[in-house]
Amino acid sequence: MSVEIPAGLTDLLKGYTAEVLVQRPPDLLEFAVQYFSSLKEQRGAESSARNASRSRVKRAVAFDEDTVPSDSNEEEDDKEDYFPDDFTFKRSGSRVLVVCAEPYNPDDDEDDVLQPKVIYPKTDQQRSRLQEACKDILLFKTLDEQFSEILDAMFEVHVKAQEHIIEQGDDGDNFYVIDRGVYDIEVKQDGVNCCVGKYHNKGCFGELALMYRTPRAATIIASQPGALWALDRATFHRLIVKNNAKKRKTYEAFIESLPLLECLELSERMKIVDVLGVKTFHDGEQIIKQGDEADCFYIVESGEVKIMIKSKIKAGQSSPRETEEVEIARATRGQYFGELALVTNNPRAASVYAVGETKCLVIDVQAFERLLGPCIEIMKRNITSYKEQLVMLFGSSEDLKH
Ligand code: 1OR
Ligand code: 1OR
Repeated sequence: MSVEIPAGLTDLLKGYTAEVLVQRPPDLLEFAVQYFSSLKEQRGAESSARNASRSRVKRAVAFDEDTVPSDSNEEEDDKEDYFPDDFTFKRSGSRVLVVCAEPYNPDDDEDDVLQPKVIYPKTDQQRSRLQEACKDILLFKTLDEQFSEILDAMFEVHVKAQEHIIEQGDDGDNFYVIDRGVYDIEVKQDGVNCCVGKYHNKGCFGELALMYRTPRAATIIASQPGALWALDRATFHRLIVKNNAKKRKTYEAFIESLPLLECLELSERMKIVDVLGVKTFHDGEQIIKQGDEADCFYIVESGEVKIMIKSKIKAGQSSPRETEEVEIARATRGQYFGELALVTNNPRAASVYAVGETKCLVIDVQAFERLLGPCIEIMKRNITSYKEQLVMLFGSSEDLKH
């Protein structure tokens, strides 16, 4: 006997399940009543909004015991003083959940048709820690106003030593930004877990399963007690994955034009676009410092950079050796830098400065290792030519200082 599943049932249950996993309410039944009531209200509102020929109506259902008064009519009237009349409120748990009912756009992913806008209230201290942790996250670098929505939606997670935050092969739930702690990246190779890298007190992980709806590609283990900021899958999808579509349109042609990436398939090049960040540097700003540990790779999108190396100058017999920076190369649109330390696992071999306002595409070390493997041979050939030039310029690498 075949059973026909009514259209919409799967999505309805998926939405509810996702929200339960995110919110972990103590009473599933009570939560279901609230969830489906707000969904129904919202649909009603949408159709009346359509009937009233309003093109883009924002309707919200907010849940928060602390910040939102109860449902009495009097209070309902009060609220109308503060909120537009297409906002309604319901009581629920301890965070604010705003269900944002933008009109359905067929281009939208199914997950985003009814997308809860989540707000976790934070203390000033938490907010400033969160901002500090997120300031160098490349995935957030191409966002505009969505960035503050992301900060609102992130919640703090404390982890114990040896805790597995992500297990390879699992479905994706959250994306994580590191507040503090050291985290091992393990990947199964021939059935054995191998440590392929570490995060030290900064960075982020867990984006791949959410971007591509694939099982988790690695296991992430806290090697000491730590803290993370988590962003739920649905919000990640609504804000980051949607932004990636824009990023692909913006950078596709440029990325396609780079000789370094010719050895990659188109889909691999697009994956680079998905994870890259864009940074703008002002004239004279230092982008890389010689001797630092490396965490990123750069491609110049516009402007120019100069590469400077410290050489030891033999001063008079009585004075100690001093160092002076010498310009050794420049890179302009389409050229890359910052690969040497990543390929050789050494500290940065030179300092790099912006010449005029300069925009660079930035790729972090994990994405570099994951996605640029096939291009490393080309980079190595260039590195060999650096060495030849170096010998011509300085005679010996002994005359350089890290
Ligand atoms: P995810 O959602 O798949 C595991 O969950 C996360 O580990 C993944 O997203 C990345 O954010 C992070 N290969 C795959 N995932 C990695 C890697 C990685 N490094 C970090 N993650 N490689 C290591 C590169 C240093 C390649 C291993 C062959
Ligand atoms: P990095 O990760 O070491 C500094 O950070 C970057 O400057 C380096 O990667 C390279 O991208 C670049 N010639 C051209 N570019 C160089 C050179 C170089 N050294 C570093 N970078 N050299 C030849 C000098 C005539 C010096 C080779 C050591």
